[in-house]
Amino acid sequence: MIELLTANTPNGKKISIMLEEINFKYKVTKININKDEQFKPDFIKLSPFRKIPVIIDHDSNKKSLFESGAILIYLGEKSGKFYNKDQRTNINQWLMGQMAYVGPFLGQHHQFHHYNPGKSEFGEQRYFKIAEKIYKELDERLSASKFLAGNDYTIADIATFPWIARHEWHDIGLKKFINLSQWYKEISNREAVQKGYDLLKKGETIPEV
Ligand SMILES: N[C@@H](CCC(=O)N[C@@H](CS)C(=O)NCC(=O)O)C(=O)O
Repeated sequence: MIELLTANTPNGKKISIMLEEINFKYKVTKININKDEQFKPDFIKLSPFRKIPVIIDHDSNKKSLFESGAILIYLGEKSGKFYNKDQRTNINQWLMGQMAYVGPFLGQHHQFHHYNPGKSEFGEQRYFKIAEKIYKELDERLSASKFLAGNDYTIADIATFPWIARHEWHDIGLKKFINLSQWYKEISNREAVQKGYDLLKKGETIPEV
């Protein structure tokens, strides 16, 4: 059994979606990051950067892992799914791009545009432009490739999807990006994605395009 210590955020949803996709038994332990539970000593032992998500693999000597990309790789290797050995070089590029660029920059866009509008014109404009650029770049990639790393749905798509699922916060207009919208709809229709997206099991649904 995998224990997923998490909060209901895009980085958290990556892992619940993956666990649903590979059909592993798991339980969610909620970490309330708004109440600073990520700074509790027991959690810091598992997550040195004090961030969710974390997993504990109770079937493998209680091995614990932090960093969502590393967790996706671990689960991909363990399940033999969505991380095809022959495509790993390609998958890694798109996964690392999500981890280092798409996620952190859209995260900053959330901070300025969604949570704190009016506090910094510079910050709002900077991250709005970057978010728009990310949409364009993903759309361009998906005009040439069905999924991010190639013809197959992989952990790179699983890592990226929950960030695009915040498109209503982004105000970029997902509809305008035909290929990205198509990719988004296709992934939204997967039953495992719908289940994993509803991390807290409260009937949360994926925002439509
Ligand atoms: N690179 C990390 C980022 C994780 C991350 O930013 N987690 C956020 C929630 S989405 C968090 O725990 N924030 C609490 C904090 O920074 O204090 C990963 O992908 O796992």
